[in-house]
Amino acid sequence: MIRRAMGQEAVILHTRRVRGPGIRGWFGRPWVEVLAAADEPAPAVKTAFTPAPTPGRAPPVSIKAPAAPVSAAVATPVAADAVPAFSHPVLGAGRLRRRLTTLEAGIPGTGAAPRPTNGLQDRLVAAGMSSAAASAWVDAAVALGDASVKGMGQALRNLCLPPAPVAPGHRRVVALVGPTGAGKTTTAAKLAAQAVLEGRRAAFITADNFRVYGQEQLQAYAGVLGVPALAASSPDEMGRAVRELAVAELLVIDTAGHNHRDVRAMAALKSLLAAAQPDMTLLVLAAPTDREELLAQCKAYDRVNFNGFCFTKLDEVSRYGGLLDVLFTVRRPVHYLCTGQDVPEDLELADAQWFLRRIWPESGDGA
Ligand SMILES: Nc1nc2c(ncn2[C@@H]2O[C@H](COP(=O)(O)OP(=O)(O)O)[C@@H](O)[C@H]2O)c(=O)[nH]1
Ligand SMILES: [Mg+2]
Repeated sequence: MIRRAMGQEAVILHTRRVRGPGIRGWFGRPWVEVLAAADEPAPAVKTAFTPAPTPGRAPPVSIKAPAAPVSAAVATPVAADAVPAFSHPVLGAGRLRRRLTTLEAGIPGTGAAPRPTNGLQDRLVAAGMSSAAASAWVDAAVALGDASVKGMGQALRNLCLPPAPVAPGHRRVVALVGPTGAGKTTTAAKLAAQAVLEGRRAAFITADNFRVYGQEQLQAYAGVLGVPALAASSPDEMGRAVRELAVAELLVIDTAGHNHRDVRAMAALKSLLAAAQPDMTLLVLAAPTDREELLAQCKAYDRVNFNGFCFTKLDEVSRYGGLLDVLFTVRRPVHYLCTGQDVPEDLELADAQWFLRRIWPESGDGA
């Protein structure tokens, strides 16, 4: 393909497997990035370029010399054992090197100057991140022009976003989706309780029709908070419940946790959410979950178009690599962090500092 596009003399300088953009890229087939160079049209000057003979090697072959002058380093005779074993059939060494430098300068991560990672990536891998996601984080900091702990902090801040405040007189409908036991119902209760404590009107809709306990659990919280809670098990019921609770300034929809590999259950959840039209659909993920499993959950819930995360059970782990992998792989923001079972206090607005303090405790709050 390269020869067809660039001519018979094109040479492949570098190939690497990369991921396509976004979540689909992560889960889809890898792409192949190819860096190729082709000879510029140049006057057809033929000269013989013969490297100094290397003992014990096959006699050097005459090759076409580049039209441009070769660099001094290559043209000057050097000690036989230091002669580079250059035998490229098309380009002279100096020219090839010059092109590599020019071409690679334009490609992120392959520039002539080594990527200034300052051991940042190693620290992230030690914190439990995969090297691919750690590298994506370092790249994000490099793209912001600051490959230091401070730049890393900025890159993370772009993905740890507290939700925008709700303007007075407006309401917000938040749906919580996620695997069973992730902490959806507890988080729903925390969100509503905090709203009530701030003097806002809150209400629940429970779509957890698979488990009687799921509904009862939320009804119990609703009773304590003195807020209405309706159950909805079909899109019609959901539409009706949302209309009925139109006065609530915060409407929290708690959904059933199901096996995310169950395609039918996911389709049912999707139509329930379509009827509710939530402003925010948060995927609730529990920190003590294996990294690959977290990514599989993201992939499954991508079908319901979640637009941000709520991370729970952060109090139960000491390494956060899996969740950070999720952020830098899926690239959707986390809005809430849950750090315990207590309602409502163990719910915090997402804050990059929370993670940074744990990864770089020595950097204080300057990260
Ligand atoms: N340690 C800890 N436990 C939590 C947290 N959030 C929820 N839980 C507990 O996890 C269990 C399952 O929570 P639940 O809200 O019923 O999960 P759901 O199935 O997703 O609705 C309960 O025992 C909760 O008390 C958290 O942030 N930290
Ligand atoms: Mg529940």
